[in-house]
Amino acid sequence: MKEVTVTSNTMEIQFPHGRQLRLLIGDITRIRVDAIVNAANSGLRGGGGVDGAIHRAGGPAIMRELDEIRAKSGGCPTGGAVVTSAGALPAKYVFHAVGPVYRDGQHGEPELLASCYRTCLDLAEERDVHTIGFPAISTGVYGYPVADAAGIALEIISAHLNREETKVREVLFVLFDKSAYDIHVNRIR
Ligand code: AR6
Repeated sequence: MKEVTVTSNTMEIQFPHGRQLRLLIGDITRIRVDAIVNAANSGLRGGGGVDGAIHRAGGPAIMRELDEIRAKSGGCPTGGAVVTSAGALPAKYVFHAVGPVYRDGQHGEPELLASCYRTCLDLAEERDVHTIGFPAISTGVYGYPVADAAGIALEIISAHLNREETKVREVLFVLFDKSAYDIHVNRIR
């Protein structure tokens, strides 16, 4: 049985070996973690929402690195992620994950969204990332229904934190408003 602690605006779920998942309401650019996940687009050209906030807070160094990645590989496929440094943000890395645009759920969206979370957690293992912060990828401009996306995200993150071996100690899932937070909390209860 998972041990769950709830306060007014945070929920903590304990996993084996002292690992934990924390859900909170906030701005992802304000958290202190080793790696922040961005909800990017496949052109890696920046945009609104989380992407806009990360580039504003992190400064131009992040886009310069993305320009180099784009020049070499043309961008990032949906379901994947690329790594840059975090510029002025208090993190070592930004993982720019490209979530699917939601159509009707019948066009591979669940698999592609799951792949975003898996890819970022794999990158965390490769880069010795102990703490990582995720936004609710695809649930803004890309239109993914929040409850469905929450189920996928929480399943992948929980599976990772239940692994026998992982370097990840803490995952922060940062929800932008109370309504998204409540939907995620209800997915765990
Ligand atoms: N901190 C945490 N969550 C946030 C923040 C923030 N600062 N700002 C928004 N959210 P979105 P997507 C929430 O649109 O759906 C961009 O233009 C927001 O309420 O950022 O994957 C990219 O360039 C929502 O629940 O990402 C792409 O073109 C969630 O974060 C496209 O949007 C994701 O919303 C990607 O769309």
